[in-house]
Amino acid sequence: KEKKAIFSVHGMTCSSCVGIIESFVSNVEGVISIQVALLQETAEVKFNPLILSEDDIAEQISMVGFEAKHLV
Ligand code: 9UX
Repeated sequence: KEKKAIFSVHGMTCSSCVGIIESFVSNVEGVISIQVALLQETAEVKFNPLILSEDDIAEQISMVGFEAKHLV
């Protein structure tokens, strides 16, 4: 079953940062969708919890250079 999680994402300084994160993370195995909000500094991710965890997703966001923490 699909799960949804919200992350804080810090370090985004222009709108292209959103695209960088969304295109990278949406291609990660187990991620169904990601929507990043620049002004709110958050990301909402739908994913398959059998394939990856919230912490795995935060780690993947960090891979492209942004500090991410699982909030809810
Ligand atoms: Mo804009 Mo973001 O020049 O990584 S794309 S700051």
